[in-house]
Amino acid sequence: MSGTAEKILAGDVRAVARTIRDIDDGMSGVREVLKALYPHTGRAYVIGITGAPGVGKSTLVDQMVAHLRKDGRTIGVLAVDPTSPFSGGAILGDRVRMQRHSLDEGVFIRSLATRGYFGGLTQSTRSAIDVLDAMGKDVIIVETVGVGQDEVDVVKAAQTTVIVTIPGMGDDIQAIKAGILEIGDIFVINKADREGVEKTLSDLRLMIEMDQKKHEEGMWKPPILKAVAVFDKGVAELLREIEKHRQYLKESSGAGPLGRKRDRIREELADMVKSLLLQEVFEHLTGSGEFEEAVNSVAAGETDPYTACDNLILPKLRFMRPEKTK
Ligand SMILES: Nc1nc2c(ncn2[C@@H]2O[C@H](COP(=O)(O)OP(=O)(O)OP(=O)(O)O)[C@@H](O)[C@H]2O)c(=O)[nH]1
Ligand SMILES: [Mg+2]
Repeated sequence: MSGTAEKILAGDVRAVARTIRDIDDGMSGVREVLKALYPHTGRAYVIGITGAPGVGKSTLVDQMVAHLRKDGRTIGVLAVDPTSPFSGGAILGDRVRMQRHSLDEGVFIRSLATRGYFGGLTQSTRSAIDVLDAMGKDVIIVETVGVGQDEVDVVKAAQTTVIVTIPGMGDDIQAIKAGILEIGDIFVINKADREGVEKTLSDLRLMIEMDQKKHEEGMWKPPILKAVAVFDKGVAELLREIEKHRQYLKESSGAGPLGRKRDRIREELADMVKSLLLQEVFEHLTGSGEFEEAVNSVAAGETDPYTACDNLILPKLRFMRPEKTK
């Protein structure tokens, strides 16, 4: 086993930090570390927290960490922020929000910002989760800004997904409609000290009830909680609901934990195959000069990009699909 993997398994914070940075930077050497760590993963419980910018996710996470620490649990926090290549601001905000835990050895907080390596942000997040899991953290909380499909994908790495919203954000509810609703296991209306909580509550309830799947017998019914994260209100209840959801996953069969686990593995493996294939093929084509040649001949009007693409790729796949590539 590599020295780095051994250090991570022993809980060496610097090795963990370096490895997560390498994952974020897309360093290829980190794959070997991840291979060595994988057999030591699967023990941590992963919670995803998502919602629009500024709804109070980090404040909520900070309070959750405080509660979980009182219970003696160790925690890893990943703040995932892909919204801007210059996202230092938001991530800095996340760090500041969770500052009080920075000297606690039982808490490890890191951020991830890149996309485009190892199959994108989702894969970087999965890999970083594996590292925190292998270092021995009991609970891993992944905070991500819920703005687009990538962010929705990121939370699929979690066992329990919490969607955070705030009162009076009509657009926010719309955003929830567009894809996030199905993945929410628990909904939190934060900033419940503000006006419009009841309206948001009934809007949310209506939407969840319209989601037919959740009516099936034995299926988890996502609770909607109110919280005031700044004053630690509703946080204990949120943790209780997360625990209930964890129990539900443990006990339910079929669509339950085994099904979920297999689905997660299927998705992860598919992403990995695609990204490795893309990387290998592309490196080969650019390295051999074939790619630039094709660019030149399309530019010169000698061929079209469709034909050029076929000619670049299909002959190389002949060994897999002889009938289609002749
Ligand atoms: N009134 C009120 N303000 C809150 C509450 N929770 C958080 N805030 C404030 O909302 C602001 C944003 O909080 P964050 O925790 O940084 O929100 P976030 O969702 O992590 O933000 P991003 O990571 O930038 O998307 C801060 O000024 C918090 O103090 C709450 O329950 N009530
Ligand atoms: Mg935040």
